[in-house]
Amino acid sequence: MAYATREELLAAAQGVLAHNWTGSFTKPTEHLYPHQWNWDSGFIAIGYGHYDFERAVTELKSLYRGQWRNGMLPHIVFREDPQSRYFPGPDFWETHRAEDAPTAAMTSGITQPPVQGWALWHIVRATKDRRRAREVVNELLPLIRAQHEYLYLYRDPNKEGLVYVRHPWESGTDNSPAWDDALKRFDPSEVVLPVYQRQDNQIGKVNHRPTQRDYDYYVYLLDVYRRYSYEEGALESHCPFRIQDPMFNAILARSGECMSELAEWVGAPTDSWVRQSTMTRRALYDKLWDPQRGTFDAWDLAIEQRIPLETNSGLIPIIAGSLPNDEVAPLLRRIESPAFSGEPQSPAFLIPTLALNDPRLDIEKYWRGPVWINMNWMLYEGLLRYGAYDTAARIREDSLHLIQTYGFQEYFLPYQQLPAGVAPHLGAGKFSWTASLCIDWLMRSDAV
Ligand code: 2M8
Repeated sequence: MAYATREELLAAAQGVLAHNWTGSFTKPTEHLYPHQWNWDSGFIAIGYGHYDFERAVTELKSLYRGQWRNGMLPHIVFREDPQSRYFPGPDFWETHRAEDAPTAAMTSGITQPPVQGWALWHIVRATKDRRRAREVVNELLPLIRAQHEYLYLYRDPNKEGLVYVRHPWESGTDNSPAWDDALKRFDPSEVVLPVYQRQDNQIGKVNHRPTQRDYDYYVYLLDVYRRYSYEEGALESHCPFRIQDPMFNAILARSGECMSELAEWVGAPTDSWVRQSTMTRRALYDKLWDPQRGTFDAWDLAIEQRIPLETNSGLIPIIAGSLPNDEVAPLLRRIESPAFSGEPQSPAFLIPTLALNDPRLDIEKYWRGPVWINMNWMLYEGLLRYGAYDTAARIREDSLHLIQTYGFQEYFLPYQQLPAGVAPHLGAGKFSWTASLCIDWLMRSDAV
């Protein structure tokens, strides 16, 4: 056990956030990710919300410094750091080519799952200072509105309430097997790739990180954006990767729902929030739900096809209430089934990134098998929403057990018995969202 008691665990979690705090935002982790990441910051703010409201607010506000004029909230806001070895850095993104990029901040040119409305709702709920909370909501509301407007305006070409991601990095689940087929359609020998030097596999372990071919594809897409100066109309026609991801859309719907409550609370208009989040919640069910398999699938807009695959992203839409109460049973059965809970002789911690019986499972590799704390936390919230308290409690207990035993890792092995020859520590250590969501589980008043 890395930490003997839950009290020690809580103190250590706050210590991780203090360690990664830069003065205006919190790095996801020290060496591998030395800048500010979009959805990381949302999750991080939720932890701070329990003991330092102002720091939570600063975390969110500092992210919006990077917001583009068209509303897009970039996936990375870079900070000046001569020590940083992160690739791709601002010079590679060349966002100065984009008309809408901010001049006061250096950013990437893509976005990430829009958790901020949901995070704001959590931090507002956790503070006693209602006057200050109201002030913060009034300040952030127009920025979050612009962020959602951007997504519905530019990423929902069919106006069906489902927005698409245009890069695996936008999904947050970078090398998920859900993107494999799109990646297979790309032939690196047919394009001229810019010269580039990866840093991630020198800082992190090679067998935990995406493959070289994955990175070639990531860089290829980035080069497409640069060539079209990030112009939305051009990217709509020229970006080969356009996928409607169930998790990204569920987060959008949940954030929209949270913002409608906050807007009502401060006396601001609620119509657009309600209309958009309802549309997305319903579209998830109508287009992406598969009742037979008990999961939501992604949809590839480039070839107009469902991507049938069992990932934990496919379970996340319960956060937005996308299933009628009497139709949630198949999804709950799926979580309890050997696919996600393991066999009696090889039990798993909830919840692996990919079904354990999928041939593409790789228990050490990034988004292709390990347990991630932010995914567990979202699923926990969804399970509470449906009153599935036993499974929710299992997810919380598994997560806290993993962190207490192995520390604040970026991700964890899914099997309860360590397979021979596999080291237990995966990804980076002292990882911020692992710490902040651990804090939420330890401090929230409605924990089960
Ligand atoms: C990972 O992604 C970045 C690119 O955005 C990377 O590998 O360099 C993902 O796990 C992503 O979801 C996360 O936001 C980011 C920072 O923690 O790291």
